[in-house]
Amino acid sequence: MEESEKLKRVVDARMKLKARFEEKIKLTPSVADNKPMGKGNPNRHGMPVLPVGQTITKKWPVLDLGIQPDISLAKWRLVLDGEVENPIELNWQEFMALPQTDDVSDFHCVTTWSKLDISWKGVRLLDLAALAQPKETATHILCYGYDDYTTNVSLEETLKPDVLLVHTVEGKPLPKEHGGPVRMITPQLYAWKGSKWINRIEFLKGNKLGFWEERGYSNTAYPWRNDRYS
Ligand SMILES: Nc1nc2c(c(=O)[nH]1)N[C@H]1C(S)=C(S)[C@@H](COP(=O)(O)O)O[C@H]1N2
Ligand SMILES: [Mo]
Repeated sequence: MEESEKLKRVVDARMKLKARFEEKIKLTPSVADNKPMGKGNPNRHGMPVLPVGQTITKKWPVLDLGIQPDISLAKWRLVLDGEVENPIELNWQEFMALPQTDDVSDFHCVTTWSKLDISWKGVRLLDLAALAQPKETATHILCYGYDDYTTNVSLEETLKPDVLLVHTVEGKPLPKEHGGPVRMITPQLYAWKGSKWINRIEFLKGNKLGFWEERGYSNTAYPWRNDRYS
């Protein structure tokens, strides 16, 4: 299949799901409220194990735009630029020399599956941001994958301690189909906010929409508020 045809199918399927959910969400307005989230497990906030509309999967589905780029460790680079005092470009060795964080967190896909208690290892985005030094005027980031995927996240969500750029899952190198060598994870947001095959993080003055956000997905993407589409 042509790559453009694959992409069209992915987008069409997603837009159908979006239409279905928009109808459902109208029937349950209370789940989209702004109640403060209490204490609890790191990304469960003391709430039930699953956000509304989700079901548990033991398998780990693969979602992409029809392309899985092949990035060798020698070629891989990570750029942090835009609204920062100190733009940086890291190679694999430099990235691996940064402080490493282990964490266990959940993974909620907007297409309704959730995978719980995944064990990750990687570098905190907070630690990377500390190197690049976002300016006072920075409010969001736009992440770019090697497959030309983009997604935007607000700075306050970006800097939460469980937001990692991971290279290891369950003690093994992150497989290519899940975004290896390095992907981002956003346990407190729907998983589309975590770019696979991550290559660049642009700090922004104001917001810019990413691939799915341009197609009507939420800017904020809080699973616990059923905040799927905007
Ligand atoms: N670069 C890139 N990142 C991406 C995607 C993608 O297509 N390209 N899909 C997103 C979506 S919709 C989800 S749910 C997760 C899926 O990750 P997985 O394939 O490892 O389950 O990656 C997100 N990050
Ligand atoms: Mo997703």
